[in-house]
Amino acid sequence: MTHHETSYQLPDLPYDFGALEPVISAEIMKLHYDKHHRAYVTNLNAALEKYHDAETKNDVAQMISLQSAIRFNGGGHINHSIFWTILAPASQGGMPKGDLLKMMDRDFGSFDAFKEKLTTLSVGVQGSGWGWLGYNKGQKRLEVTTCANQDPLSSQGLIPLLGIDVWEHAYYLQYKNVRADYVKAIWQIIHWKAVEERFSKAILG
Ligand code: MN3
Repeated sequence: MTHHETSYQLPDLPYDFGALEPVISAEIMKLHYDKHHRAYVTNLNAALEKYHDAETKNDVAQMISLQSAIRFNGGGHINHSIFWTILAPASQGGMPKGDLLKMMDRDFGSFDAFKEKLTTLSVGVQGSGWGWLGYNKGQKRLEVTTCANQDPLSSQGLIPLLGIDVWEHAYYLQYKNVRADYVKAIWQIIHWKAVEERFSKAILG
């Protein structure tokens, strides 16, 4: 199989599989990163390979039939690549500071109100999906929302700052069916410095 220069790669995980314990077990992290994320990357590259072939053959029907695989696996790759970086061991946690905190206060009332809102939305996702904090560049404001399946937040016109994966594969081995306990616990391991850096880039870029 030939590889285009644009082939996507599984990014390095910035910590050990056990680094997020006890909030997320090493077993979940290993499966989530090494099986699930890897599969999105493999399937994205395979779909793009077929897409390029279809393009050279001017086979637009085949190109259209590949779009859902590209959306799903491409979204999965984008979302998980963000997810690993906005998590960190609890010792690096805390809460946001500076301009991000100020904008949270303005747009949600307080940091706690923001947390509660994103928790409620994430727990309430029907089926598989993500809860997100995003930046609305046109209106220069923060928004919280959800995406179904692996749809990337950019499909709602927002710049992703912080995503919570609420697919069962993200928590079931540890939290069973109680998604709410997983979402409440994940706040202990949010890497606010990384979220602040994403916010700084979003408001400037
Ligand atoms: Mn996942």
